[in-house]
Amino acid sequence: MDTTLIHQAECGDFRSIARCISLIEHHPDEAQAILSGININSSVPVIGITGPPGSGKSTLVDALIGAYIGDGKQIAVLCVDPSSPFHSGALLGDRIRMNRWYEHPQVFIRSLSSRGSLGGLHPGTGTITDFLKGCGFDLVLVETVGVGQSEVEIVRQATVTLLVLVPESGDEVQFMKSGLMEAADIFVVNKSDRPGAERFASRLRTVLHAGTRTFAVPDPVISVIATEGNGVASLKEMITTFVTNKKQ
Ligand SMILES: Nc1nc2c(ncn2[C@@H]2O[C@H](COP(=O)(O)OP(=O)(O)OP(=O)(O)O)[C@@H](O)[C@H]2O)c(=O)[nH]1
Ligand SMILES: [Mg+2]
Repeated sequence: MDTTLIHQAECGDFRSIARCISLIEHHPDEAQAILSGININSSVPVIGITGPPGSGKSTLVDALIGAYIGDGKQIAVLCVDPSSPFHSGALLGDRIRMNRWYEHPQVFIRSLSSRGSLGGLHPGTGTITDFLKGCGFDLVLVETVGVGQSEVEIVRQATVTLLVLVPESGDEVQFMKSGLMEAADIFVVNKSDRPGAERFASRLRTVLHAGTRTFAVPDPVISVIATEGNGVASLKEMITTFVTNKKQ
C-alpha cells in the first residue's frame, strides 16, 4: 500500500483522495489497508440526502454547499446513482447541477454507482464515507435516490438523514411509510413554489405526528425552494441542531 498516497489524502489533497476512493471502489481487499492508514474523525457529520427521483436532491445539495462554504467549511459530496454504471449519462445532471463547485477548493465531489445492488447504496459507500472522515473535511454529504426500503441503509451511516419530497409526493408518502418515512430525521418539502405545497406539508405533519416517533426538533418538516435557496439557511440550522443533539 502506498503510504505517501494515503498521507497526502489525509492532508486533504483532492487528487490523492480521488485515487484512494477508486482503490476502495475497485479493490475492496485494499480498502481495509487504506482505512487503517488514516485517522477517521468520528465527529465529522454525515448528512444523508435521499428522496424520489427528480425531487431536487442535487439542487438542494448545491444550495447547501453554497451555505456551508460561506461558513468556511471543507465539504465532501458523494452522489450515489442506483442504476447507472459509473460515469454514465444519468450523472450528467448532477454534474451540471453542481457544476459551479467542481473547481472549488473547499468542495470535493465524487459520483459512485451502486453497481446494480438495486436501489441500495454502493457496497463501498460506508467505507468511502469513513475514509472521507479522515481527510480533513468538516462534513460529508451523501445523495442517493430513495426508491425503496433498501435506502434505509443510508440512515445507518448518516448522522442526520434528509428526505426530500415534493408537493406531488402524496402517494409516495404512503408508499414509503414503512421505510424511509420511518427513518428520516428531517422532511424537506422542496419545490414549495408549486401549487399544493402548503397542503402537502401540513398533511405530512399530520402523518408524522400520528406516529409514535419523537423528533429532535418540534417540527421536522421544512418547506424550501432549492432553486432559489429559500429555506436553505433554516434547513442548515435544523441540521446543526440534529447533529448537536446527537453528539450529546
Ligand atoms: N420549481 C422548482 N423546481 C426545482 C426545485 N428544486 C429543483 N427543481 C428542479 O427539479 C429538477 C430535478 O432536480 P434535481 O436536483 O436534479 O433532482 P434530483 O432529486 O437530484 O434528481 P435525481 O438525482 O435524478 O433523482 C430540475 O429541473 C430542478 O431544476 C424547486 O425548488 N422548485
Ligand atoms: Mg440528483
